[in-house]
Amino acid sequence: MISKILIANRGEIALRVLRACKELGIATVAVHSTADSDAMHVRLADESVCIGPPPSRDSYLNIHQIVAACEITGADAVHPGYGFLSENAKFADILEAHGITFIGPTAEHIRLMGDKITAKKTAEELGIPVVPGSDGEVKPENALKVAREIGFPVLIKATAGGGGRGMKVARTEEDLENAVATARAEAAAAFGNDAVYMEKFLGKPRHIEIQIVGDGEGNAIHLGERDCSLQRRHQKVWEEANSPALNVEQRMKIGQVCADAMKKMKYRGAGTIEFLYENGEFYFIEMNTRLQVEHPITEAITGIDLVHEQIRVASGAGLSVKQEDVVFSGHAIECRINAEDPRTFVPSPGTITHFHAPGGLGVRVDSGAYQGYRIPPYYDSLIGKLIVHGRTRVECMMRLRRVLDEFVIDGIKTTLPLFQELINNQDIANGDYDIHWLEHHLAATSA
Ligand code: MV4
Repeated sequence: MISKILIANRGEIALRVLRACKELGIATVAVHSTADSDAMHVRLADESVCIGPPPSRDSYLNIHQIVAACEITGADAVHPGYGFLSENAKFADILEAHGITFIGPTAEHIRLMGDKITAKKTAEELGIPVVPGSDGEVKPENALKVAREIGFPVLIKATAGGGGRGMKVARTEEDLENAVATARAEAAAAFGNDAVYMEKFLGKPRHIEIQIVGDGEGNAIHLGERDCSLQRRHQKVWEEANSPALNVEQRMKIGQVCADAMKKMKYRGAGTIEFLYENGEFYFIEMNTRLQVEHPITEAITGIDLVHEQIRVASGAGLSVKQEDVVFSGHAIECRINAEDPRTFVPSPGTITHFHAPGGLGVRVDSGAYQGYRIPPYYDSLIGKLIVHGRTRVECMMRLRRVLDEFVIDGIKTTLPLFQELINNQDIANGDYDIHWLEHHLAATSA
């Protein structure tokens, strides 16, 4: 049984995880850099340890410091949150070697899904539909042959990449050689691994991801999908559960395919299987072996606390619910609130002089911000997530419109005005958008 959890993260997700631990009666340890001494998760944790100076590499990414903090406090488990060390297999191995439970998948599964070629091969073997493409790594000398077999346009991707890093499109044979060379060079520079693979390029897909949870012993459930198509430079901005593009039959079918795949691999913990969705077909692109930023919209429509499930599974108590007991109710939308200029997206750190979070039925604000909070310039600009739920998408959108007008964050610029614009856009109202819609909209309206 887990008695004390060290939360190896910061900001809104550290506070979120801390809340779940407290509800389960588990003691909490916060870690923080010297820039986060005044953070809300530090204040609310039972104990806190300063693990270094502001730079992430010297604090939140410093495995030595985090393990030392466990030893000092007697934490017997670590929750990594997302980002930072959450998909670092070496970190999972080191914790297990110290007898500390890593609340997440096995290091083996983290490694398997971290390499995009082995991830795709595994997905295909498990019966998950994948994008047509090369059989593993593509070398420059056979790129043309492979591309001709796939059919142009093709996308060259770094096997060590993910999240859009190291991708190059080749629309014709003339583009190919340069696209492969550029992708390999960028992959070598970014990841220290120049291996690339090739896929059919899908032009106007949606980004739809399936939430799964497994107990590591062959049981697994799916908790439906999230539509994360509204992105800017691979940063998700607005996410929805359910997807406006799917019906119940499609939801249950792709969800069951994913749950069955996770049963076969005896996956442990929460995971997200990412698809591109185009012309009624799903195409696997990646699997994330961690809790995602946007998990609260899944919690809103299922009533299931995903961090509770993660902790239960890590402690050997198994899943709290069977698939047949999962009920999807209503619709939820998450807006990511960043301390950025709403048009240029330039970060806007500083001190919040006035903070009023909206409330009411179906309204959740996950944020560590407060009046007088000074946003440090060292980390990503996410300061909070606004999650709104309604019985229908229409009710959810009506509520979101009201909530956006109620939310007050003074002293810094935020992306709230962007959402006040989106909530009144006809395409958004119709759920009629793909992965390129937001960037096209911003380009068209910034003139
Ligand atoms: C693709 C694609 C089109 N065709 N793969 C971007 C990040 C990573 N998740 C995979 N990505 C893409 N892979 C094929 N074969 C287009 C993208 C893509 C994208 C995917 C999801 C959400 C936003 C995106 C923005 C640009 C490109």
